[in-house]
Amino acid sequence: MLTRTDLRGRVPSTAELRATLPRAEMDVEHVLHRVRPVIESVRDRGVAAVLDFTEKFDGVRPERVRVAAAELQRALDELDPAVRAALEESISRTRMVHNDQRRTDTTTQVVPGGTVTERWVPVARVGLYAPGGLAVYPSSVVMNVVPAQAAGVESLVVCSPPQAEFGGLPHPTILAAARLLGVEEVWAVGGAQAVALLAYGGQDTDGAELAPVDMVTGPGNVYVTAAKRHLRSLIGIDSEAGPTEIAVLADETADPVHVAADLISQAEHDTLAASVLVTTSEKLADAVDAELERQVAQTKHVERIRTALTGRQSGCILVSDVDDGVRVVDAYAAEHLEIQTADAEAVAARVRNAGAIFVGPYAPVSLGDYCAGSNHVLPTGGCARHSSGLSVQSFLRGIHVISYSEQALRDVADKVVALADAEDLPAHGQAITARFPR
Ligand code: HSO
Ligand code: ZN
Repeated sequence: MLTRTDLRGRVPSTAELRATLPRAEMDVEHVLHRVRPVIESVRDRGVAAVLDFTEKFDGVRPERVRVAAAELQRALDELDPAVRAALEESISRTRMVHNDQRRTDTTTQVVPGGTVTERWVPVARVGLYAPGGLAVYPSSVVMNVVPAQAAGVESLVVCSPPQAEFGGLPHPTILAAARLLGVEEVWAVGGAQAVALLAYGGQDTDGAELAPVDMVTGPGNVYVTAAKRHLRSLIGIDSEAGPTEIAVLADETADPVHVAADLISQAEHDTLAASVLVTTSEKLADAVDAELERQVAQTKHVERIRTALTGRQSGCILVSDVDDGVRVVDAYAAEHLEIQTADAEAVAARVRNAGAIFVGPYAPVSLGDYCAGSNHVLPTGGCARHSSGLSVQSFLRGIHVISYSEQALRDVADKVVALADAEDLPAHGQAITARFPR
């Protein structure tokens, strides 16, 4: 089922490797001209504009944008107890990991009387977008809210599109997840209009204030992504999420049943999802292909998965040895990378580029999607070469605090003046010497 590329016996360049594994692309630029008027109307007309767009795009016109506390509680009360228990487990493991990531301030004494402190300060107010429609993922609410809370973000608002079938409220599992996480503010708004309302704020139909946020995170469709791109700088945003990707680096010791199941699991998200097998063993490649045929036929979303697995973004690469395999997966820089080889820990330690690395036979990507404790918001499209996934750090700013005594400044004064003169900025030097008249 996977298109095969044989790289055995030759070692292609990184550039060639990147071209070997093409990626699905999301054309955000293309819709920018359509989101711009939406954003401008929300900026100018506030909630009135939001409700007009909601009616047009979501086919429902809620009475208020803000979801009442009683509705959040009702959604939690009506949540399937097994799902509630699973969400609680997911939240507690994710909290455990993210609470450990909190940074401490560092103070460096540069000279006697001269210090620089890096003070980590959380973003004050954050908006988290949770999609409706096909991708109703309460797990993504967990993965966005937990690091923000662990960072100390004081004010959090979750936005999700209202749905006609739920009486103009967002999907009830999204509401329940927000309630479980202790988020009290949820707005029933989706699409580009949600990002605009988060960025500009507004007044609800009952006069209540919807305060603007400093940062918006969370996955969304191409319109949400375009709106985030358009509004960035007014608000901070997380990195853009493209279609999901899984790469599996496997040798002859891997179990083809597991490898096939894992490749299928992420293909389930989207027809554009990428599933890539990199292996030293032709025998394993054959066995995985046979397993894919067998297992895909038994899955619920057969068509979606088959389209993803046979798409040009998916494939199987044969390599001579594990070293070459590491070079291939490094060049690809997958969102998720599984290592299913002998001595998987040692192989994993050599990988430099991946959003997250899943080591050995008992760490499938699905575990990380829900209950490993790690974050599932990860860089896609090769961005793992330069970026990390969502973390506590995403919601913190490191502010340098500079403190020098009179003597410490005097001691370095001529160095500052020399550099200022070299840059033809003598007033910079003057700001130093003005303090030490001869
Ligand atoms: N694998 C997705 C996250 C997700 N999976 C949500 C299930 N629900 C992107 O990392
Ligand atoms: Zn997933």
